[in-house]
Amino acid sequence: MNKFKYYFILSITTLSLFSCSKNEDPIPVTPPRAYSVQYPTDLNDIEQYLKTYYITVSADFDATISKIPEGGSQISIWDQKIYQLKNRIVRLHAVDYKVYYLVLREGVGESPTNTDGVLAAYKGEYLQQVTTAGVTNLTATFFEEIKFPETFLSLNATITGWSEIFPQFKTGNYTSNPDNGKITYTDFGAGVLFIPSGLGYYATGTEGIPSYAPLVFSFKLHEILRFDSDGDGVLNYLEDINKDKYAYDFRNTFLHPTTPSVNADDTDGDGIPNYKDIDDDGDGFTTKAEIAAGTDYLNKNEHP
Ligand SMILES: [Ca+2]
Ligand SMILES: [Ca+2]
Ligand SMILES: [Ca+2]
Ligand SMILES: [Ca+2]
Repeated sequence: MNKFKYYFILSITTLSLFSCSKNEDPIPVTPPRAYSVQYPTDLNDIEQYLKTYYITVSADFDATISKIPEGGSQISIWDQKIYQLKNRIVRLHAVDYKVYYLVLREGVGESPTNTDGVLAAYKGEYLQQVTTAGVTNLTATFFEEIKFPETFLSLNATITGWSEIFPQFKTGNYTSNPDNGKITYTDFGAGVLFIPSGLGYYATGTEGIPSYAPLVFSFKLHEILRFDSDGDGVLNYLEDINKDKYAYDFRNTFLHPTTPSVNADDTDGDGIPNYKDIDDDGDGFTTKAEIAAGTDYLNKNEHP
């Protein structure tokens, strides 16, 4: 009897909850900030970080980044001359993002394209302006470290800050210890990425990362994995026709509000880049069939 009563009350409550949300004004949801509004703030935070923090790097390329203490003689990342501080302009959401990255070592092996997978050790921090007792300070907060990565991350599926900068680095060499199977990596690419929030988790944030937080990742690129996104037997990096290590799908008008007049990686110009196009030359015969027949799949005058 008591149980029945409980269910009865529960169902009434549920009903009234539903009717409340129906009749009352919806809870106001703040729309995400415009990317063009947020970006200058992020750039400012990142440049302030570069100018007020310094880096030390261990023999095995573990990077430690700390704030220069008051009166400290450490040289900022911005001013130091040991490592090259580079940047890459990434045009997305109609914003020209400047993505800074520090080259600790370029690597000697192969570079991924932005559509490949990477096996990378990394450590991540997010930046935030924190006001305490009327004083605002830029803070860097640790959120994750993977020292011994076991899974490849698809650059296509992870944050854009990663997919845009990892192709600038190379893998190295590795040796496997026959006794315990332990792999040792040498000469790998290592660097630090400074990512505006628009190329990170932006308004939603993610577990442990607040919204609109620029991200800093130090990383070591151990291995890459070549993908074949359209399953035609031609790996993505071989479908990067102009060999710039980047291929884009401009059909996504949220990411790309303006499409370039020519996409070098779209042979038939149908808007589908070759790495996703099962018929690269648009002759009605699939690339797979053309390869099987020994014809040139990039030449529409030649097909099975
Ligand atoms: Ca392919
Ligand atoms: Ca390309
Ligand atoms: Ca195409
Ligand atoms: Ca074809």
